[in-house]
Amino acid sequence: MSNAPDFSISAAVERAFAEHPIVDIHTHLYPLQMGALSLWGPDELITYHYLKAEASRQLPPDISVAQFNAMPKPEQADVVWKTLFVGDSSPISEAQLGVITVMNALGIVPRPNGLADFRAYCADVKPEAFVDLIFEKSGVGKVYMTNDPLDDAERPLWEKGFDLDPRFGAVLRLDSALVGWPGPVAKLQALGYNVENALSEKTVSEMRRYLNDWCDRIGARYMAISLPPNFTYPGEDPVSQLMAKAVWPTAQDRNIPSAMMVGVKRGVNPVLRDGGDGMGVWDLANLENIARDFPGVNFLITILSRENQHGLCVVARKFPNILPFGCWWFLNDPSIIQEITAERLELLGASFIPQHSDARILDQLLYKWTHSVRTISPVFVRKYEDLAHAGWPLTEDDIKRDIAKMFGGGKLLSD
Ligand code: RAT
Ligand code: ZN
Repeated sequence: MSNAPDFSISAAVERAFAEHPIVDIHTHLYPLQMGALSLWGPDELITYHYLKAEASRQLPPDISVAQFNAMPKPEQADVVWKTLFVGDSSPISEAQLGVITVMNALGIVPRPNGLADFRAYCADVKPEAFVDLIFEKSGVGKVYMTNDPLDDAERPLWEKGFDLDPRFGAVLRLDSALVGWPGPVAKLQALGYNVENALSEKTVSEMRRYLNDWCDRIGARYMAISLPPNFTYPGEDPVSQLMAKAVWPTAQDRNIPSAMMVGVKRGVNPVLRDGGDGMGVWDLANLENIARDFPGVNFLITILSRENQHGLCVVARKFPNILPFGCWWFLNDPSIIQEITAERLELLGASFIPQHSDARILDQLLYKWTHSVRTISPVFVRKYEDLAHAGWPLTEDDIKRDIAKMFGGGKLLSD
């Protein structure tokens, strides 16, 4: 190796991750001040929809998915635990491994009494102390939430006002206000926005008023939407029209990113509820059209299909306003994360955000980030070895700077 550094690259990468707090740009986590929205502890963790979907494949014969759905949460957790962690095979899927990692990090031995011990542990802990512990142990400094003013459980909290824990950043989620138009009209009207079923000028300007009001109220750092694989731009369908006429102009005016999470087919198997969504491949010509027509908007883009990942890198090479982020949902598995991260580094250098957690339950930060860092680190180590081998006089500061930038919210969401 020419110009071999006089330090261990893998140790330097490890130190870089240990020293810089992670900014997690997309989660479904909420601070304790948001009451029932803030989820933590074993029953929530074990009934995570990824695990429920996995358990549904092997429920005991006397429990149908519909019966399972009707059970109270602790009973559901008992069933999932029994099915996936006490059953006749090892808990080896990524979501199953995640539970084991969480327990281990909290000092809970997973068998023979893992769930009971976990419940006892949480019954004794103060919620505030638990939140602090999770942030500290996971290496995460800040998480961005998913905030929906049309959610009747969430809106009153913002209307009343509360002291937001600064570790939680706000994001205006748009799905319920845009998808299925004119479905959202009645709710928007009830909040005082005079939108109409028709996508008239009035509707567009009232939608913009809604977006601006709520970005202001919650202090949104970006606006986010998930979209199906058949989303087109330009397009006649209402979501496409509302994105082009209301969302992107507002993002530009406010100088905040528009995040699009594309490729989800909602409700492929509705009985599984949150766990019943599927995916499909997106035609990236649509993204090229969007990026070209809205050069003044920064787009945070994550796409669900593995088949789209290389194409996303190529589009991002053409358009500096496209910032790929994360390995979303069904891609958040080590084998796929390694592949995606390597191809992104090769095609985009350090100009992307490698990962987000999508955590819904606070405890998940402990596994989603430790697993991601463990998976991604070797990819970075290989790249730095290539760089040193090519003749670059690599320093540990180079590594620290890159990791801090890429895992600290990138250029758009670092504080
Ligand atoms: O990964 C998930 O938890 C999904 O259910 C979705 O929430 C997705 O991340 C989304 O934000 O729509
Ligand atoms: Zn999500």
